[in-house]
Amino acid sequence: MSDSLVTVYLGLGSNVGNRQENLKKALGYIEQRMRLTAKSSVYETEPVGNTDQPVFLNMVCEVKTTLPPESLLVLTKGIEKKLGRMPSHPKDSPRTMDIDILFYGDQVLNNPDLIIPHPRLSRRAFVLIPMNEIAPDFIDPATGRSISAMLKEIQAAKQGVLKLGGC
Ligand code: PH2
Ligand code: MG
Ligand code: MG
Repeated sequence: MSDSLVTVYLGLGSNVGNRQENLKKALGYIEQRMRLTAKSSVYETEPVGNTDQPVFLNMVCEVKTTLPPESLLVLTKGIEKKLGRMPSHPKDSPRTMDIDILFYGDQVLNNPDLIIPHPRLSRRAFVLIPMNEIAPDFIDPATGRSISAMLKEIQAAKQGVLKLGGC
């Protein structure tokens, strides 16, 4: 059995309640179970997809973990629940906390309940801008493209992502 540390990138988002506090608490829970090795600034971002909802705070963090992807998913869902996340009806509705597994080392996973890398990250400035702060040269194992290269391709979508500060 291998228990080597894997570098994982998580995307955090909140648009309900005290958003900054929600991010802080999520990071606290994450640190209880994994080594937090980098975190981006916090950004205020216009909602993408369902635009009829409050603005988000988003950030990306880097963690090292021995947890396999499915266990990591259970952990992140548990943290969302602890922070008061309600089941989304409809999908894409406001939430106190959303934690998405963006990358899990160089693994590519296509399970029904877990797709890694995150399938929509290459179009999302609210993911690429913070991730570019902490890992611009990280290569997406599914496409071979770096974070900085993907970010350059979505210039127009950068509007609506405003850097705030640390967390
Ligand atoms: N998350 C979504 C849908 N739209 N928009 C922003 N700005 N930030 C998010 O985290 C976000 C979103 C689904 O998870
Ligand atoms: Mg999400
Ligand atoms: Mg999610």
